Amino acid sequence: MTQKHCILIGAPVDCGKRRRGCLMGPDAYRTAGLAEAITALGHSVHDWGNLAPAQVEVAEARNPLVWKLAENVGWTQTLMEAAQKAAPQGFPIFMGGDHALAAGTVAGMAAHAQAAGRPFFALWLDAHSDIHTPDTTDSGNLHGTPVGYVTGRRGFDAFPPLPVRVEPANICMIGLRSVDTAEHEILARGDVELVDMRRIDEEGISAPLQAFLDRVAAVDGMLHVSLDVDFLDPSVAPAVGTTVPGGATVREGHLVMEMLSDSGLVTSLDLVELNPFLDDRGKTANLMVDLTASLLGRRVFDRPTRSYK
Ligand code: 4U7
Ligand code: MN
Ligand code: MN
Ligand code: MN
Repeated sequence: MTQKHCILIGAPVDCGKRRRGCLMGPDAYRTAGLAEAITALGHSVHDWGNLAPAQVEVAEARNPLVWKLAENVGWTQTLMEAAQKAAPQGFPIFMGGDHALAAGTVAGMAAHAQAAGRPFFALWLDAHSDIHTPDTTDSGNLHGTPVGYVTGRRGFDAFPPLPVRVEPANICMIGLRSVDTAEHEILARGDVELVDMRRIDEEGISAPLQAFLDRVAAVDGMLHVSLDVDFLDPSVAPAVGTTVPGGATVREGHLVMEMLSDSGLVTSLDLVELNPFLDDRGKTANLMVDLTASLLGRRVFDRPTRSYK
């Protein structure tokens, strides 16, 4: 596999929900040896350290439940800029931080793809669909809204203007098993590719993923991967506030990452929702590092044939 220059960007975002702890995520990845795992595969690494949110003032949200709006807006601005700065220099890995950070990283990577004249795609590995708006969220937690923002839904007036809208048809969500009513309504009449856990049970995880990758490859797209810890089953990845039973197994996680690696299509990665305060002797942080290593080419044996159909 071709060597990459990986840029680690610490995004200790903790304002996307009430339960605290994701701010320790970037240091947990460093402690678990993320940089060392990447260099061991022959890639180069530069750790940019941790970023801080832009200080912004915003009007009060219409929905009184919305939590820490200004801080979320500030992070979106900071990360949108960081993504556009990093992307031309290498392969950005955004070490979260909660999933609110993806409003900035995905919007920034989409803007970069547009500047590069290439179509942009996003793979959302998550138990949740995160397609609320600040008006539809019934928790007020904005980590449940980044897909709503990047697809250009109304209600994000306080946020930075979206540089380019991500086509819902260019988004694939895998691992779904907790979708709110308001999210269900928008997804049911939209074009987002939805792979819930039942489909994974029935078809396996490789067939729907390969179908999506074929679509990305057909148009030489750039692919951003947003990996939420709760994509994985809580028995193997307990360090997350929003556990939902019935998630992906360790092997399903690795297979996804290995196929993504084989495809050569991935151009950026979010590692989100790790709450080290809830971990069991680092097992979740270690698993997330191992999954990143699979995405970057770690293999037990090379596999000469690459058909998963
Ligand atoms: B995550 C939720 F109600 N939908 O809006 C909400 F189930 O980034 C959860 O995927 C959001 O972890 C989860 O609060 C956001 C809830
Ligand atoms: Mn999420
Ligand atoms: Mn989730
Ligand atoms: Mn909800």
